[in-house]
Amino acid sequence: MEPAAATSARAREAALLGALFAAKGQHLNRADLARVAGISVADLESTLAPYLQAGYPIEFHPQGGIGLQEPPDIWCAEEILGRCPAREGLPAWEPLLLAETASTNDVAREQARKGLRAGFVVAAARQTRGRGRLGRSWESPTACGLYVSLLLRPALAAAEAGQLTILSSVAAGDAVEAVSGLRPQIKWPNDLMVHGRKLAGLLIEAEPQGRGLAHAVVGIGINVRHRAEDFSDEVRHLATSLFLVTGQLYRRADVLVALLHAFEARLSRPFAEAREAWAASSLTLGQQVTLTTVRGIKHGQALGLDESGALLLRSDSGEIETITAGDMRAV
Ligand code: BT5
Repeated sequence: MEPAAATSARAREAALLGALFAAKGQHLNRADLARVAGISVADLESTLAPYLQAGYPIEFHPQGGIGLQEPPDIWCAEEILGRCPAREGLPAWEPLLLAETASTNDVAREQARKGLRAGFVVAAARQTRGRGRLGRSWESPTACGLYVSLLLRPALAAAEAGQLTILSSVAAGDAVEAVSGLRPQIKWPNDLMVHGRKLAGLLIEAEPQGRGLAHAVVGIGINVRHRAEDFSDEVRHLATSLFLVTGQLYRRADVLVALLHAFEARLSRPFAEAREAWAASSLTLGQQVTLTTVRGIKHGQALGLDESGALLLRSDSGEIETITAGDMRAV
């Protein structure tokens, strides 16, 4: 194990939790664990005590090591930080976990405008005004889903912002697969579907600056623990959750960690790979579709994506159009 450059109390505690999670229930030697966090063996128990109290099942073997059993659905920023340590060339994640907020996208946008760096991640246990696109709402009941926004500052031209939608939907699909084994299908532009129902949605809000982007807020809602009655009557027949599909109650923190790892992997690879993965999971590619766009309703065959991440549609007259935003329905 590498000795971490754990400077603040938060970083030291994150390093401890990170090591305990990585050990997957195995007990770790106290001297090794203390070294990881840059603290003395004598301080280990008192440093971990608040996490034990918060509900992390940490076991202190009197003569031996320290281990962590599978925790309940609780989270803390130190857990996320410890399990998603900074990687070279990628934004260092800076998690903020809230009990409640109106919309995590609003929190991230506010921080972005104040100049916060890429890597800020805000998640909430509940949103009171979770947003979808075009003024639609995103149902965000307490502790059922992962409601999270990532602040990125991608080196993309404003015209390429669509790439971020593609990359993010693929990353969200990767995270769902890593946690549950399910590979959702992607419905252009921003829905993750399982068995024809919506499991997750993305709301990407990029702020242009000159020809580039000042920042982009990637908002992701993934239905994790919802039972049917957690959805409203309007949404219940359209939506699903990981619990409803698999019967398993996953930890929201595990989904968040998988999501950040998926973003790390996708952001460090060429966009063409994300585009291929997108095509492989696309629900609508090659199909006849109807699109509602700001320029009216369009019919045609969904052909694929261009370099910028926009959808290529072959209209009935044979003409190929590039569509950057809209709602799609298969016909
Ligand atoms: C979306 O919009 O799918 C984008 C959802 C993004 C939500 C995240 S949560 C974190 C961040 N903070 C926010 O405030 N938002 C983001 P759209 O394609 O417009 O779909 C919205 C439609 O999906 C609604 O009109 C409903 O029909 C349906 N819907 C609402 N809540 C849902 C849910 N929890 N699961 C599945 N479908 C839902």
